[in-house]
Amino acid sequence: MTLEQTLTDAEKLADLDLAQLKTLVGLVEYDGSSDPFPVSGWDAIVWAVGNATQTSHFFQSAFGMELIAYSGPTTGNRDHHAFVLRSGAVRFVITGAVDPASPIADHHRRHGDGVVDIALTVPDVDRCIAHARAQGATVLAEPHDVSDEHGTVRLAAIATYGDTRHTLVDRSRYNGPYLPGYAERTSTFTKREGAPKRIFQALDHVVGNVELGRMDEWVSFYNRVMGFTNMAEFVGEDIATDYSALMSKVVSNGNHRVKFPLNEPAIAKKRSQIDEYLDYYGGPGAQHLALATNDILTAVDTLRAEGIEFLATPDSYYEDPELRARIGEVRVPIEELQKRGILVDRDEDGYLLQIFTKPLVDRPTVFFELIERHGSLGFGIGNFKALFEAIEREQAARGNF
Ligand code: TYF
Ligand code: FE
Repeated sequence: MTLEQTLTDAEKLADLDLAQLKTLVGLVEYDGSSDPFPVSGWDAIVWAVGNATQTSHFFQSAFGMELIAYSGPTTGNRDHHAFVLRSGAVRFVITGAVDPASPIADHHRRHGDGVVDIALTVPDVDRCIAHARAQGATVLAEPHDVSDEHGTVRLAAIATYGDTRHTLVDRSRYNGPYLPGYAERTSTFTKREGAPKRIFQALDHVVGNVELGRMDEWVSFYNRVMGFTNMAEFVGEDIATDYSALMSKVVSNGNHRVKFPLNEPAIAKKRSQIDEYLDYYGGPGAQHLALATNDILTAVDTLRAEGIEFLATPDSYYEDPELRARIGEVRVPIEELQKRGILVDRDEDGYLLQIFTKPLVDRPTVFFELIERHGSLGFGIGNFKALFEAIEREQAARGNF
């Protein structure tokens, strides 16, 4: 069986079948037998925040995520709270310091609320670490087992850009709620009358912002250390200097479940949105998480009703005859997209619908993208101009020019 055909435990839990997943996140056929660093898929996105108690409430109340597990003082963890939330196959772990000396408090002081760990499910932790070490990666945690009454998980971790890490997780011998030591927890919350239903089903990509001139080093890191390959879509110098003030390349694991666009600032007329991120985050880090949905219209309506703000798209975008001709027919009338500010892009494989939230945290750093794919394996390059202009309007509103 190829890795493309194997569902991760998180995907099985989400009742997703391969056909649905293929549409949602654009999988490709792939045989992992000769991959030096085989990756099955996403394991979890771990956040370090200033107030995990409230952030976990926010992701439940506004984003319809479900609480499934918890670690904290009542389970013997005196350092921090960790709330494990789920939406479809997506797992978020929201951590916040209890002990003032917790490393999570330091992380929060430096970066504000952000993503500390992009954890990946792998079939063989030791093989990945051996390869990563041979390629010069920084090993932050050696392969080790953690166990409880639900079984054993094998873990290790390597460093990536900034203070971000990739924990590698083999949970094939474990059937508990998240990791050994965590207690099962359920939210009464998402089951309340009128609560938002599942808004997103899977994680499509996580974007990293890195320093000026370092994008290619990080692309090469993912190529060498993790065996990731470059995808076709990129933003080069030519586009960058015109309006976007960033350069971008995308790397992906073999089965395309895990896709990492990497941005660096470009020197342009205006201050790059990437420079703004780097200044406020205090260095490189995760910029946006793209959440895959099969119903972006309902997702946007629900999130707006919960108070989530999106970047505005001007009417001129939808009235542009060139764009109208290029996008052709999509599954709903364009007016439905225009009403909500949803962007469309089409390429030779199909089309995609996408929309971006404003920053979700106090600093102008992390935000979400909602993405509904219909065959397109791209990232919406046709929308970059409209999108970057919208981001620049937000930058200006913050006084960041
Ligand atoms: O992931 C991507 O490449 C697209 C485009 O600040 C994008 O979502 C790139 C940079 C950015 C916002 C979106
Ligand atoms: Fe994106």
